[in-house]
Amino acid sequence: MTVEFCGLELRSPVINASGTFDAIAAHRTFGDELLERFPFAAFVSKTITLEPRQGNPPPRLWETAGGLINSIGLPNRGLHGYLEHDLPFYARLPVPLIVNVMGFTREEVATLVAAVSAREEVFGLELNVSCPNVESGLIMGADPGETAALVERVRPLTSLPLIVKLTPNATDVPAVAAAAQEAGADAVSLVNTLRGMALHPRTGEPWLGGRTGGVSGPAIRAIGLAQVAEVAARVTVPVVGMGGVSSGRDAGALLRAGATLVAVGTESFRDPAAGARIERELGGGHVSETPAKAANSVFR
Ligand code: RRO
Repeated sequence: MTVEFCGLELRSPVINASGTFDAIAAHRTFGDELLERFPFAAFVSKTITLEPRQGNPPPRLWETAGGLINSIGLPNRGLHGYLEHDLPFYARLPVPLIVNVMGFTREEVATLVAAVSAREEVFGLELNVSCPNVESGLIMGADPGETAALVERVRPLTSLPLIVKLTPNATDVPAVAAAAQEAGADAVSLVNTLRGMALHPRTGEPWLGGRTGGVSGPAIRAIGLAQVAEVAARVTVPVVGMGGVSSGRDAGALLRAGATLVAVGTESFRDPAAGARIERELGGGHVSETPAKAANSVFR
């Protein structure tokens, strides 16, 4: 089941979606067994920003039909806190580490990329241009020109693989993916969550502290599959597909749609070992054609 991704051989195509598996908390619960039987073939850490952030006011979660709406709002220790406190643990994981970063300006992202890629523990970076939960409501990745400008700014700062995490909340997602590739991205990942809202059952006011949030889980599986197929048919760089993956069958569908890797997100909240189960279910021979051919057969 090994797969080649950006010059590295991974044991399988199954990784985690950023922000959905807290490896530090899992290690507190499961101890070193987590390191011996790590459920993913690579680990993507939760988005970090330049400065520390508290995140959005509570409530931060709402369970919806077949999914979850989150308004977490990027709580994190900030770049220096991450490098000092979190990175030493992540370096102990038995799989390659991908660090997800987000900035509010291109210069912030540039600082993050330069500092993170200077660390030898890091295999690659994921640029989050798609968080739905920032006060400004501005999503860089909704616009091909903004995305290209960001990737062009940071590309010279690192020789590590750069993955651009795309939003499904855009008019033309394949155009954003193509812009990222042309500007030098090594891979794209999608989908981040879809903008959604829930009302307080008694007051009728928005339930979430951030008013709106991002919808994930089985509820968005069909949307993820369609967008992954469309993007894989448009770009030549590898695609990391995600959106409601709960089984090997769901993972196999994204691979058939042209993804090179698949990421498990919301399912890991229900079952922290979901990644390993999905890897097992996927079994051998998950895709017999090349990803590009598979994309053509599914999408066309
Ligand atoms: O922290 C969040 O609220 C969050 C992020 Br950074 C993201 O990229 N996607 C999401 O659904 N939530």
